[in-house]
Amino acid sequence: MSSESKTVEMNFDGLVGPSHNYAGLSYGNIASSSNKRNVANPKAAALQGIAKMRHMLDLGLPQAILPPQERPYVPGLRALGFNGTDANVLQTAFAKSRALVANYGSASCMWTANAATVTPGADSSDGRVHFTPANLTAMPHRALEDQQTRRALSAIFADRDHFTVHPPLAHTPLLGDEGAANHNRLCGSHDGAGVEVFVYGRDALGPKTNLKFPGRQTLQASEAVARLHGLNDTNAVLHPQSATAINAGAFHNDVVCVSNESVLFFHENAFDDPNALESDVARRAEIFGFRPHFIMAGADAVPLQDVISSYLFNSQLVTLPAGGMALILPTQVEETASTKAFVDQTLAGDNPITQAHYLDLRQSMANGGGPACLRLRVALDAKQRAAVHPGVIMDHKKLDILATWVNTHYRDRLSLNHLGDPKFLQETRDALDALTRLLDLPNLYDFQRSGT
Ligand code: SUG
Repeated sequence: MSSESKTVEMNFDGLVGPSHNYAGLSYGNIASSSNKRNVANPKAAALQGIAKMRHMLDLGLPQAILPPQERPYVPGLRALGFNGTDANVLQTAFAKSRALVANYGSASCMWTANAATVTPGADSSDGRVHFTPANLTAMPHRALEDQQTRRALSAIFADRDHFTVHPPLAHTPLLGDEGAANHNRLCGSHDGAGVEVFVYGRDALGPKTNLKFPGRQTLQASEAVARLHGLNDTNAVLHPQSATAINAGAFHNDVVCVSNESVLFFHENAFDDPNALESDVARRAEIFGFRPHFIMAGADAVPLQDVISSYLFNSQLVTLPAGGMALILPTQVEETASTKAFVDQTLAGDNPITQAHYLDLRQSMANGGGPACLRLRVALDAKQRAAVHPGVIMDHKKLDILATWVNTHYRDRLSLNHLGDPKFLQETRDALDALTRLLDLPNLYDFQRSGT
């Protein structure tokens, strides 16, 4: 197969939006709670994300972005009965409840691992790439994302010969869906078919559990997405997250596990029953003709607390063009003795992982978002790649342009006080309007469509 026709993974990173702030909105996400009310630096956050994308390009990997959503989200506040001009809506809502505006002002769509679940054409029954935008019903601020996500994905993956963008699942506690953050895929190479592992936090129809923090993803949502994407019992398996992990702060499975091709890199406490998961995957691997590598960090050597604070498993695990795999990790992993030792041991071991790269993503990390949270992986063959909206595909020059855009439009200090300020609202809109042109996208934002 020529390298042109090869299926490769393209990462769609969430470009951090101008309203990045620390509002402590995510119960069960330790970093979000402990940094509540700290002053954020949206400019630094966006530039750290851009630096990560540069790093990926330097490794020879394709890189794309998903644009930020419109925040503060005035149409959402208007739907709650606030009225007048957009400035009035924002001000009266803020005077009534700052906490409310914090929810409608969050830049949380930057964590695009939660934007959607993606099934590559090699697995789906019709050869198309399938996307289901995640409804994110578990967290009020995140439940506001799915319709805008659907709009963006539909514009970027518009070609119906190659892509199907499903509507998000219904907003009901039965169907809490957190997208790719609770989804792994194991295969011999991105070219071939594989097995998709859906990991859920709770069975919404099962007996009550003793979870201290929310199990955000439901079994019923995972099953629905698998069905919608044309998967079957051979290429989809479902496993529960362990309550131990959720209660320690692993609000998504990708805080304790990452996969790439034949490798599953995870913590001993990630799953309820790791042995059952391994044997389920191993049986499928035999059918699909590959040898799985299970790389598990034991709880004795790497305490779960260190995993949660360093985000060891929220790394990106990527296949390098020349062969082998690289881990893209947050600097906190290098600064934590147990996690650094485990990475070194992995690099020296008999497995495909050959490199580790440590990146500074402190602004996002302080809200519980590491390298893996910031990207949505989409495996694409050559024809599918050619069908992606080209404006969002990055090269160094475009990243330079984005960095200039950030430096022009973003503040370097942001706290809750600013979210209720109409001047700030206008700034964010000017930024997003300029971005729409830079990315050659249609008008995606409500403020562009309503002409206000
Ligand atoms: O959903 N944090 C996000 C972090 C998402 C990380 N994504 C993955 N693990 N894939 C969340 O908890 C915090 C926002 C605040 O508190 O201001 C927040 O939404």
